[in-house]
Amino acid sequence: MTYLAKPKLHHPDLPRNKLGFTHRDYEGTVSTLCAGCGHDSISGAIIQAFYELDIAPHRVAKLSGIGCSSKTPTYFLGNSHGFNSVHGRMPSVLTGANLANRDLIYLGVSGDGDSASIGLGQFAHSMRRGVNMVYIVENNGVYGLTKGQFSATADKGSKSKRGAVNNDEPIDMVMLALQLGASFVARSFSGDKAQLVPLIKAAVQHRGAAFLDIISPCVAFNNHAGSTKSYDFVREHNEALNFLDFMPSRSEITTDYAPGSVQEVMQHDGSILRLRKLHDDYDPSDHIGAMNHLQQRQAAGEIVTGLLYLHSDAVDMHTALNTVDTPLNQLGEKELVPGSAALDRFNATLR
Ligand SMILES: Cc1ncc(C[n+]2csc(CCOP(=O)(O)OP(=O)(O)O)c2C)c(N)n1
Ligand code: SF4
Ligand SMILES: [Mg+2]
Repeated sequence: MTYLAKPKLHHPDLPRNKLGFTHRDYEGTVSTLCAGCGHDSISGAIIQAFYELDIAPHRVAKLSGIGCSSKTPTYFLGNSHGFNSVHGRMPSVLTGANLANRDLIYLGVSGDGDSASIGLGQFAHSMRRGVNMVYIVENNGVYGLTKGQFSATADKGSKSKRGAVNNDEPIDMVMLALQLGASFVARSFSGDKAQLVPLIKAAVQHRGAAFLDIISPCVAFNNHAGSTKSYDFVREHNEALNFLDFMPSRSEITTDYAPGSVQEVMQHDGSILRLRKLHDDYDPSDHIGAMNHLQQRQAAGEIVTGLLYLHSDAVDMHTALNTVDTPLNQLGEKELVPGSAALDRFNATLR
């Protein structure tokens, strides 16, 4: 229960990260979600990723919309900035916050209802603008919070708990993100922490719009036979393309892999992504190839997971807008009111 505070006391020998924080410093309040909900596993993966990245919680801003998924920021990063917005409006609130203060790390958490229905337009524009953020959709194919209606990501032909068949075509958030210009696109499964944690870490270190579609079964309304978002269905149809190892710097690389099976990508901050390829012919830097592969495998009934696309030199919104390095919310009167001579000079450029 959210009103039940977690005990503040913990074992003095709990492991600490480089900043001296324990795992507990990255947790939130006790979850009120149903026991076994995929969303709680994603919260656990987020906690682990930020702990392992040695990021101070006050540097993170977590934003969400409305839904069981959008409630989850209460259950992780309790010492970070947080804003629970209106249904489907997280992307514009996040974009505004990012414009005002570029120094924070932005984590948007949403659901398939929140992002693929009411918030579809907002989702689309945040992707095409290259907002520097990690955008997570906790995708269960239903509106969990309002008791299990089909969402727009439910597969055609899949069945509700009471047997109703979904006749509508699904929206594939990954295909949309690719088409709209997201520069980091991945799909994962809440039940696969080994794949999920490094993907979240790499997305946090990416500069640009990083999108993660995470299949996250709803045990209350969409975990039955006939659902394509159940634990059993996803485990049986999961086709992982690659596994990611995330290293904050080159000096951290300790494991060697057989040549040919590994692809290394350096990010703008010097961190290294090591992709252990499971499909030799899949190249995550090939934008059109990624879209083709996804459509082919989807037609064959597979759920393709892993790092699907990466443009490591992407241009983010601030670079495209040529904003100043100092966060706008820290500019003083001197910078914001430069005087009439500067205004005259600027007006002259427009004549
Ligand atoms: C403007 C508005 N319309 C409708 C609702 C009702 N509503 C609340 S949550 C929700 C859907 C949530 O689904 P999803 O984003 O998939 O989250 P989940 O609960 O499945 O994690 C809806 C329709 C609302 N809160 N606000
Ligand atoms: S209703 Fe579904 S999505 Fe919501 S907490 Fe329960 S299992 Fe999770
Ligand atoms: Mg949902």
